[in-house]
Amino acid sequence: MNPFKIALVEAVSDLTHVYSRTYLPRVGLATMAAVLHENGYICDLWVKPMTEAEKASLAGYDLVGIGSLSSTIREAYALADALRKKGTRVVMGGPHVTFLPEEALNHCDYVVRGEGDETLLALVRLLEKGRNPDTLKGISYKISDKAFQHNETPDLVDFSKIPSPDFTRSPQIGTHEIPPIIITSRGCPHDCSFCSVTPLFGRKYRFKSYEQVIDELRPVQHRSVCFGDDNFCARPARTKSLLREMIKQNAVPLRWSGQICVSAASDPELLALMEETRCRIVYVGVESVDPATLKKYGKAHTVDAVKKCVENLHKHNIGIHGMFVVDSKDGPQTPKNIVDYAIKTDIDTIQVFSITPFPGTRAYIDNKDNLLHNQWTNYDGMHVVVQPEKCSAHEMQTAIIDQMQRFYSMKRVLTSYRIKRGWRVKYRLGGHLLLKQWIKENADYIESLKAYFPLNGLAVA
Ligand code: B12
Ligand code: SF4
Repeated sequence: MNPFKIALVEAVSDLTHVYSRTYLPRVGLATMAAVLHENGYICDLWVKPMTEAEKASLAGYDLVGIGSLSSTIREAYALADALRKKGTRVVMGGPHVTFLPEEALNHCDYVVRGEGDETLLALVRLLEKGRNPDTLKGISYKISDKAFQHNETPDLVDFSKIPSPDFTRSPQIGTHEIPPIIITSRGCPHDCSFCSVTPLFGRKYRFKSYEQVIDELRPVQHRSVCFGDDNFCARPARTKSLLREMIKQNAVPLRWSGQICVSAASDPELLALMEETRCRIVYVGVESVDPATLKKYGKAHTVDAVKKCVENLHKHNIGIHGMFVVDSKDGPQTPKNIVDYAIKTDIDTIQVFSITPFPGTRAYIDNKDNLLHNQWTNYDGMHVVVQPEKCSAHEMQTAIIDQMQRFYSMKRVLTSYRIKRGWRVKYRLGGHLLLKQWIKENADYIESLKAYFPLNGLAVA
């Protein structure tokens, strides 16, 4: 083993968000840990909240890599600042810093923009030899107090050659607790305006081999598995072959979930295979019930197709979590229209997010002059962070909360049982409780929105 020691840490926030009760780390750090190990480096992985003693132990590494989202960047910067004070070198990567490297470089030594699988290994090799990454593609760093070097963007990696994420490299995770998240593809052929996937990973839809997916499935096959692909069925022929291969090789998990697009649910053969392989619920980017907003987001489906999608999924005993985004051009009636539609079509669970302009997205460019603030902690979809055009931010936030409360009312929890979808009761109850907790935790934020009011479409604080 090489004596150069690396730690990779995922910044974790303890604030409530839609998925706070789902423990599923992103797989980027575990994948880079696997690459580093294959190349002879010691690399420890921290993807759960850390104790103060564990955080202090990071100062003993030659390089600490920190991963984050926009909503966890505050925690990431705090950790980076503390480590650099002790003289530890810090590199950051992930969807937020890729698009705001200069912000991040106030807290760390290097930013890896885009995919880190190969770039981090190359950076480690240079640092170990005491060399600068001045020609290494994908790296940004400071050359003086105010000047930055942004090296050329690298080509996308050959995803079929990237090793499987290795969570066993973590002192926090036992072999029996490997997170049951498997990513079979990278990138998405679509390009929705609010999504950072295409800017980060490109439109080229890249795959792992069936063998690699099945090897990853084996240790977690007895559990409920999440296919963490951005879009598990963007190429239905490939998904069908994968599901057939899982059946053939007796690698069907206890049950599974994944993200799919509306159009995938119009393929009867695919639906039958999903049912046979015990798909329990799919996360579908419905986004809007207004054709103009769907067009603006860049979605290819129609509102009518959504109704058919729900019916088809239910016929195959597959549940649907409908994901909606209220745009800044929408009015305060929009959340009600969404919930009316979700109730009418019998969508099992929903999330109604407010447009959140993540750095790197078209939505960021479109809304950057109408941002209420850039407290990134609140960029999690739940908080209104853009000035709506037709009402005040407070009115929109309240409309979203009221409608979510209507969807997740106790009455609707208690009447939600369906044969083969009995889990709905538990999931909706979870939604009800989470919402209650979120409202309590965010009372000050909601109140603070009263300071902004619409004036010719501009936010005034
Ligand atoms: C599965 C998933 C989830 C799962 C679980 C993962 C999790 N805890 O976040 C669930 C459903 C829980 C979830 C929830 C949320 N998610 Co999510 N999620 C994903 C998804 C689809 C895959 C994640 C993944 O494993 N990717 C694959 C790996 C390889 O990518 P990666 O971890 O980013 O790592 C690569 C690079 O980014 C880079 N890198 C990353 N970190 C580092 C660190 C270093 C040191 C280096 C060198 C490089 C590096 O190199 C890696 C290898 O190439 C992504 C989209 C995507 N494709 O990434 C969205 C995504 C990460 N989620 C996103 C968001 C916004 C959320 C939520 C806030 C709410 C929401 N809108 O759904 C919540 C909050 C979660 C939280 N606070 O923990 C956004 C983040 C955008 C942003 N700027 O913050 C993404 C990008 C999707 C999007 N809409 O744009 N999510
Ligand atoms: S929202 Fe979904 S379909 Fe649209 S670009 Fe992102 S991953 Fe692809």
